[in-house]
Amino acid sequence: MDAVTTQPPKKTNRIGLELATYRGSKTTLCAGCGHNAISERIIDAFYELGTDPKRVIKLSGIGCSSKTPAYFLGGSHGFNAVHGRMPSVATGALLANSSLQGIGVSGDGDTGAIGIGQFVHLMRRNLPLVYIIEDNGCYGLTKGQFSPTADLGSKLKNGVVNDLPPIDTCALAVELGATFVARSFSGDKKQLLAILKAALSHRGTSMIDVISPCVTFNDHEGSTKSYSYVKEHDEPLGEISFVPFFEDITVEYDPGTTTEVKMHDGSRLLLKKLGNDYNPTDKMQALTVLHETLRRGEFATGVIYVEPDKDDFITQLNLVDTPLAALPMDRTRPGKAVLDEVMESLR
Ligand SMILES: Cc1ncc(C[n+]2csc(CCOP(=O)(O)OP(=O)(O)O)c2C)c(N)n1
Ligand code: SF4
Ligand SMILES: [Mg+2]
Repeated sequence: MDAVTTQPPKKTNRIGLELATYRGSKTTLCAGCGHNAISERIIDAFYELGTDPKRVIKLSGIGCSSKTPAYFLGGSHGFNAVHGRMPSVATGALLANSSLQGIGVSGDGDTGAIGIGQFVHLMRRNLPLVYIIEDNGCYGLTKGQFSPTADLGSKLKNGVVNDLPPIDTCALAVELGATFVARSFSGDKKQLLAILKAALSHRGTSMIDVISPCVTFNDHEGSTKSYSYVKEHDEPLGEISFVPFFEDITVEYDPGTTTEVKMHDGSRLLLKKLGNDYNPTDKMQALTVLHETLRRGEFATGVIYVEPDKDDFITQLNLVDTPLAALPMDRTRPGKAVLDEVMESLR
């Protein structure tokens, strides 16, 4: 008789899915591109949170960064929009179906140049969407020209020096009213994963600027978005831990050493202080730290600002609980009597 070999059970998450279910197609980006590492962390975050991929919509614009939704959550909904126009497509999709969880991936060019107008209005609305900027300071897809997040004095490979000041997307987002603003580095697995999980648990717009080196066009001496420059100039605001609502973990810490932020779904974001006394719910402190680090040529990383209880756009609009996409026709458009009444009122 053949020996019976028993396979060890496959590891699954709290909804019984394997990590592989959260993957997408094989990446076509350059080996070593920071954007690939971000896709990996997005896969880990959704797996660890136990989100049903069928309840997720992935959105993007145009660029190497905007190609990445093809490389994670292969079973989710997706829409690759026009350059810089992802925010309006995301707004339409999430208003039509508020039961979906939205994740948008953009680039520093897609957001900071052609899409800046759409970005500005997205930040002030608090649409429930995780909005990631994969920030390499250049237009990777079109061969590495400076983007609006390139730092003053940063050098292209051919020696051309950037003589314009950068747009700090985090400062802009805080100023405009975004309710979760973070900055991280594609090479910092632990910090980025904790930030992503917190962002996905936030009710409102979560804007995450992830410095993500372009190994082909912007990873040389003189670039301020290279792996070596970012590693040397990273100024973490605190050590981040995330406790999801479904894990009943008691965390011991000395009073005064850790700030705890309760997220809307009951998850907890713990920020252990690193010498500095940073409070991520203080908007003025957030803006000060961003201005000061930019002036020193450094990157403040971590959760920069969080406002967990502000109404999101769906609540502000007072939408019915049933997603609009699931409403029967007679509840989505006014009947003849109502239209007659409107016409009469305009006479
Ligand atoms: C309307 C329009 N204008 C210009 C372009 C050319 N274009 C494609 S991607 C891109 C910039 C991409 O930069 P970024 O968003 O930073 O993405 P990365 O490739 O660096 O990840 C540009 C200018 C385009 N596709 N469509
Ligand atoms: S060109 Fe740059 S941004 Fe695009 S895939 Fe290659 S390394 Fe990444
Ligand atoms: Mg770019």
